[in-house]
Amino acid sequence: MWDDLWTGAHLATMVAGGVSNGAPYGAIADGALAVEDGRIAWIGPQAELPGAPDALARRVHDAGGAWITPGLIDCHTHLVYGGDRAREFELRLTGASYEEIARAGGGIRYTVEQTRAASEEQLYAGARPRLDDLLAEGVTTVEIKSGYGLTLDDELKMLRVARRLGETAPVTVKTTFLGAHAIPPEFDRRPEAYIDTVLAMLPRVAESGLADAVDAFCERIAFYPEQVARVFEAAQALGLPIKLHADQLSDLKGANLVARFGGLSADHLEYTCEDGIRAMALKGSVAVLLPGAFYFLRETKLPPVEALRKAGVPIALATDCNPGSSPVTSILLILNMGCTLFRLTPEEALAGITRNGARALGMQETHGTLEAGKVADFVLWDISSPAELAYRIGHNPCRQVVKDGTVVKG
Ligand code: DI6
Ligand code: FE
Repeated sequence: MWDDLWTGAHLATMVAGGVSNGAPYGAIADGALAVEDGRIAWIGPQAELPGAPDALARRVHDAGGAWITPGLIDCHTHLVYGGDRAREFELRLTGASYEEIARAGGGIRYTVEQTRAASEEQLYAGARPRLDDLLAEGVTTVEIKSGYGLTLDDELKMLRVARRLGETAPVTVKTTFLGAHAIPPEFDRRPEAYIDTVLAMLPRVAESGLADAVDAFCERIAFYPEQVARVFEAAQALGLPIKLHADQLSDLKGANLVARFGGLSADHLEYTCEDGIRAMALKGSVAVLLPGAFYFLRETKLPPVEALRKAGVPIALATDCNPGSSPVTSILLILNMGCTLFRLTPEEALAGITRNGARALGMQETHGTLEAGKVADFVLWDISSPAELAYRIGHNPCRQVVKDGTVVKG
């Protein structure tokens, strides 16, 4: 007897190529999905169930024609931080440049100051409402970076808060150490010395068990490829996978660097060029596109979506929720932006926050599609087609969320 059986649903399994000879979204109409011990035990057309529903499961749920997708995955966020940057937003809209704002103590350094001054309780209290926004729209897995502490104690403080969010909310949290996010004020104009400090942090971060991966900001206003490479070499020696904020504002060959280290993902990629894409394709690294930052910074250079498609690089989407460049806590808005701004198809966009979002976090074996054996994280939607999720703006059609087989919303 299965624990639960969901019947009367249309299933967007998001299996690449589709379970029913390549149907878009891997769709199974009039399907059923069984859950046992928090995992998907059976999935397929309801007509192919091996018996009457009541004889197969302890609890039978009639989905009443809802669509079911995998739980949504936001694979790139900076959810934990102190303060906000609304004043900077005002200044920028009155024409102040980034440089002027930075000189006035704004930008990342302002958030670093606020984050260092905040207690764990305060950081948790600030981040939890942002996480709840994501959960309300069907997110069941979220990646959360450090990167606003820039000292060992403050970076560990951020990572502890991220871990606590995963322990106290119905969500799987993957954490990423982003010590190489910016040069802190005490190391002004001394990037190499600060990178030495990050290298000294890494063994302590690794032994704390608080980080699942390592990231860096490879950009002229942050760290150059050779400095990032030093961090990546140390991360790999400690067995931590890597990902990178790459080629967001210029082509520093960040994508190539991720491929060189067999990294999980290269993120942003507005300025990435062909050889970086080819290198990523060879290593299976995921392209994580972040339309919220593109939109909020009024960027004009589009990421090379067509080249990524042609090279077969998996494309993921994420909110990049952070106070400076993407204060976004709606994954459904990101779906729409992925289509409207970056010209992804609705199916590619949904794959970007399910199957490919899971791959960007190294979770493709257990998450990201509706398949027997995978974790039973799924969402019921009041929609008439999966494309509606990317199509509508400002409406949340999420009816129910199931996390590890248990209904946690609706
Ligand atoms: N790229 C970005 O757009 C954000 N960080 C990064 O590496 C900006 C973060 C901030 O402005 O607070
Ligand atoms: Fe980011």
